[in-house]
Amino acid sequence: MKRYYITTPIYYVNDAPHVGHAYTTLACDVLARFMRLDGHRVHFLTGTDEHGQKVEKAAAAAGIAPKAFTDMVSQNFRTLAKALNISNDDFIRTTEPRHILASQAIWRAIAASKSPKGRDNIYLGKYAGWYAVRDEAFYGENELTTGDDGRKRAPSGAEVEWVEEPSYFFRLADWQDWLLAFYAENPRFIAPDTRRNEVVSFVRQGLEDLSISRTTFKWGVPVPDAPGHIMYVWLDALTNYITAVGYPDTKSDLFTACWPADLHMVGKDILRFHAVYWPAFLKAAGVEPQRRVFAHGWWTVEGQKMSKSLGNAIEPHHLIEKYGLDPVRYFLLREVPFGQDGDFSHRAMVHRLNGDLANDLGNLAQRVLSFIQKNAGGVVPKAGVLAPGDEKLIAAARNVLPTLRTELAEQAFHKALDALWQVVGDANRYVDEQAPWALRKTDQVRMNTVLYVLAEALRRLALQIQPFMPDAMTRLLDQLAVPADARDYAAFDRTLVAGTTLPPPLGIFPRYVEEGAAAPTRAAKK
Ligand code: ME8
Repeated sequence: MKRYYITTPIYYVNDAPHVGHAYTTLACDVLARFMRLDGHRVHFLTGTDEHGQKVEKAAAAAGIAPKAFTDMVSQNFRTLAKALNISNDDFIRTTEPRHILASQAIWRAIAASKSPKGRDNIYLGKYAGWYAVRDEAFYGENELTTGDDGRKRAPSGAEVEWVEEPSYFFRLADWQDWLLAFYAENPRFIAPDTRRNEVVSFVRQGLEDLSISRTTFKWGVPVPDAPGHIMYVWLDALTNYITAVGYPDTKSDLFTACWPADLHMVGKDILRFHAVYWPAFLKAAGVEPQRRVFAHGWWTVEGQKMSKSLGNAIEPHHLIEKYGLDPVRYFLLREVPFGQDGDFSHRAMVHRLNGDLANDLGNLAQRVLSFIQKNAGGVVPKAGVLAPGDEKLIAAARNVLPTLRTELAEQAFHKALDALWQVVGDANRYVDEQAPWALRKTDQVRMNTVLYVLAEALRRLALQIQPFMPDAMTRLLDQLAVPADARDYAAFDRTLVAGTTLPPPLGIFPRYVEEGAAAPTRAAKK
């Protein structure tokens, strides 16, 4: 069986989870669920990044020791994963013993290796330069800007401070040619293409050696055999992806089955770490680099940057409570072409919920299932001879699966959903054209055929929409009496059996009614 290993970034625990974190994890969840349904053995990893100066400062501000602090706040990310119905197979915390072990092992492996120019990959020096705690990143003078307040800032807007300390360095400069050749040989390694071009031009400009140990604070993984040094939090954090599959035991079944990871999903803010440093670290340690990194875009809220200080960070729990989990899952992946930046607005959310979900899919299912219940004895109707129009709708619902495979291999969630909703549209037009309510009086055999075709189209749609909206589609498949063992794509062609009793239909997507409104708003009617 083919393996599929997918990872989210591990999130810093200093911050409460918001919709940005939910977005990345959700995108991975959809891929993990799709791949499972499509016959892969999936390993889906998420977790928390708990070391470094930023977390140490947050713990100090809370007046709690770092370990106790991270134990407490890491839980918020587990709770979020549960609330979002995330199907992760593992949740890693960088403070776990398995991870300390793996981080020290990768350090040793890199330290024992030579750069492509034949020099030691790690050497002791002194770092004197700029550091942004918020990004946990070192910046060159040429990358900084000066704000209105006269203070220097990183390109991300984070404040920087001058740091001078003894430090071990990774000989990143020697890896430039190797990286450029690697990108050229692996054109799918960085996506989307615009991001790939940015990384390639960044590397072409030349790389500087990277400081990979810190000595001015304590909260991190100790560098092996170097008292006083802790590992740079990004080397520690990136290593989580191999810790979770058993590194340093590279001969284990899990490691050999899973590594190299198929996809590291990240936001565009942390692409450089994943597409430049990580493959170089891995190659130096004698481990093959991951297969792909996808850097998605950034969410703003009602046109504004989401931030703690603006107090507008959207709490996923709040969204779920307000709109329902599956509509939120759908909205985030449908509204914005994946890879581009997006804006969260209440108006857009309600538009999608009442339009695509309540009207287009929800009504379709409700109309068909209640009609069957009332007029076809509450069982899967028996089809007569299929007309070309019937065959066409069934074929449309069947043939969208290869499109999903292609689009999801490119992480084009919006295109996958668009292809599915084209079929939802076809099915709605088919109901209107065939008018089963009129056939009831004139031709019951034909009416049953039409209802069968619609139920079969709904079955195929529900199977394929499952990764995006697992709860709602479970309810729909229940209402179609699809057996539990016939809900993956191996059973895609196991058509509905005429005569099977169907449970009473229940609406799957309640319409969103504005608070205080007596009736659905105009937007809701579409
Ligand atoms: O960077 N829009 O953790 P982090 C979209 N610990 N995505 C967003 C977002 C927004 N407004 N805000 C956050 C770290 N994200 C490191 C990662 S991995 C080895 C270590 C998402 O808590 C997006 O995926 O700052 C981004 O890359 C990630 O959260 C940053 O999470």
